[in-house]
Amino acid sequence: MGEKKANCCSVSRDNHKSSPVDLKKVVSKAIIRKENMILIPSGEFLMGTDDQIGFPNDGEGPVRHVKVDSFYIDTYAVTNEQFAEFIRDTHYITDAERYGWSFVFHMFVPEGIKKVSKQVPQTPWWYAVEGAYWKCPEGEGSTIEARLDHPVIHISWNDAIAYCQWAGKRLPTEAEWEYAARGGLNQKIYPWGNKLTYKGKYQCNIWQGEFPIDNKATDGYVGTAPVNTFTPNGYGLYNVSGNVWEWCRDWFSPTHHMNANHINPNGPSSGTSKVIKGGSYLCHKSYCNRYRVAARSSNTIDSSTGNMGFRCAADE
Ligand SMILES: [Cu+2]
Repeated sequence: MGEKKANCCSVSRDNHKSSPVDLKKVVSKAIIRKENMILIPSGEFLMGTDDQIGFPNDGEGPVRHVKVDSFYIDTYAVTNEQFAEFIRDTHYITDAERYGWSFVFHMFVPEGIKKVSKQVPQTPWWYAVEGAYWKCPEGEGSTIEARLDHPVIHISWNDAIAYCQWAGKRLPTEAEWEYAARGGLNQKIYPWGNKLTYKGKYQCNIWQGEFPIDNKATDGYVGTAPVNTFTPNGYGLYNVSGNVWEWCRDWFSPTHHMNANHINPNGPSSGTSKVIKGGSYLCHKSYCNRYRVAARSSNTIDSSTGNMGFRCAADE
């Protein structure tokens, strides 16, 4: 794990043993449903940031003019309920199930399970919990019953694209994601403007208090929040900032965009990890100020954690 990974947000599997997902086995539904999707008009925007509060090593800058064709994007992150429908239909097995474990944040790991779970040395707030997957987010005995309208978590990039294929959709490119997340605003820090709170109220689900031990939950949530929490951005998208990281289609590179085409960019042709955007309920300014709309991180395609989910896009 390099320095880039030593943040609150992303933690990766180090033993890659799963074979690539066989997408031929995932049959697409006949009807592509565009309900709860928003048509984002084609246009040009300023992508990235040169702001010093950012993480230059993540490749947030330089700011560049990017053109994007119109596309649809989900209003909300994919929920547990939606993912359950996909599983009922396809009997798809997620990466977390194939490995038999997934990464869970320490505060959600029961003491008994902590004793028998591996901690991640550089980021000891992450435990590799046996039996943790989307349906049992904290391992054996946990359920999503009270969280059907929360974003599905413990979803790898492989899992996300399998869902997309079933739904007749696709993942957004990073440029599409950021264009949609900015909600029509120009170079603002957050999807709603430059101030984190509005009239003292939080606009997103992130960490308050001292990371990683004391989450004051001033925003109302310690873990995930329902996907329709808080005010949507100018395009009507909910929770693009905070709550869960969202997978994008592109391979990650901190430098590729510096010399790339800026019309419908879709990232490098290969790589070792995929872009994630938006930050999560674990992000905190002191530690990992990645809930800004220009922020970016990445993870390997078979990694899954309790703070990574996704939303789908589709061609117009
Ligand atoms: Cu973070």
